[in-house]
Amino acid sequence: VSSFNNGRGGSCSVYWRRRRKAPVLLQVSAVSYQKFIDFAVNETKRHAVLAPSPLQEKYNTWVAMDGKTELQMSSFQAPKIRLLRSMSIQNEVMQVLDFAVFPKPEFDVPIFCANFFTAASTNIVVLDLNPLHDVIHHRDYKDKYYKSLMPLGLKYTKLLPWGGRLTSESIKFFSPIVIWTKFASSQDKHDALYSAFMEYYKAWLKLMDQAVEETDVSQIMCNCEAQHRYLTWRAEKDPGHGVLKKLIGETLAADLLGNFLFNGIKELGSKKFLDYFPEYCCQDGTVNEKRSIIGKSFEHRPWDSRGEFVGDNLKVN
Ligand code: BLA
Repeated sequence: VSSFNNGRGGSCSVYWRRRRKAPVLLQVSAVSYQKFIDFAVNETKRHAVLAPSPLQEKYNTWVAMDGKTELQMSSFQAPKIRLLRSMSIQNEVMQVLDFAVFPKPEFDVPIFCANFFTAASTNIVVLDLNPLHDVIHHRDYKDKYYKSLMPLGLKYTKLLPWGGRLTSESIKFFSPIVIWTKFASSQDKHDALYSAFMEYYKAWLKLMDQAVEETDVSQIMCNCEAQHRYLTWRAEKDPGHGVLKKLIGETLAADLLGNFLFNGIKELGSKKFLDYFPEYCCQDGTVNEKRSIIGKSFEHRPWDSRGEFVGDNLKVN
């Protein structure tokens, strides 16, 4: 695969399709994540009564400062879903999807997370049912939600292999079935990603269907804090911040992050970033701007095929 600029401000990746004579151009603008969002919304409607979120009024279609890039946002809620929200960004050189579903705190089901960044020749992908509670130390939570999903995860580790070293701190927000991958654009890879998305989403909906409402106040509080900690991490350290700031400026980016993408940060808890992640505290008491304190690690998938965490020392697949 090679990539080049097509002279019209768009970038192309060239790949060779088996059984075809001519190379097929896959322009960034030919990739669209809209069908992912449509699938998820329609599929959710088969399981729950989905109502528009009040956020829809302000967060809908925005045009970036360049006058060319569109940001499209949509949001819903349902009896078990606190917030289902999506943001897609598109211009000639970039396609982005940030899709997440947050359960109500009465449910401890994982958070559905799909973050795809596509530019010229690369795709950076995270697709996961992010655990609400730590799966490295809490075996009962891991077994409850991920034991039965291991075959699904394994199916896609081959098609969409581990993307290499990443911010070490991120690993505790990922599950044993996380798809963390990077690839050059090709129809095959994009098809694999779409089918992974559909299967992961259906699996998540099934967990949601089966979920029983928690009535123990201390458990609900515990779910609340776990979700708040997750939101606090992402609102502060998500790798997309730089791109957003460039597109819409610092003030609107902060608004989008705090009120839309990671909505709940103000309502679900009162702790601050440094309360959860004190290792980021600078001597003057401010938050260290580095994304990672530990640095990058996990060159290979840190879970084995049974979903046991093996860390950074072993090559597993
Ligand atoms: C890169 N995005 C990454 C990376 C990860 C994620 C792991 C690799 C770099 C790293 O290790 O930090 C995604 N990290 C996540 C997710 C979680 C996490 C989902 O901790 C959840 C807990 N990405 C987006 C959006 C944009 C985006 C909306 O989701 C742009 C608007 C861009 N992601 C983006 C870019 C990179 C990236 C540009 C590569 C540049 C970089 O690594 O800084």
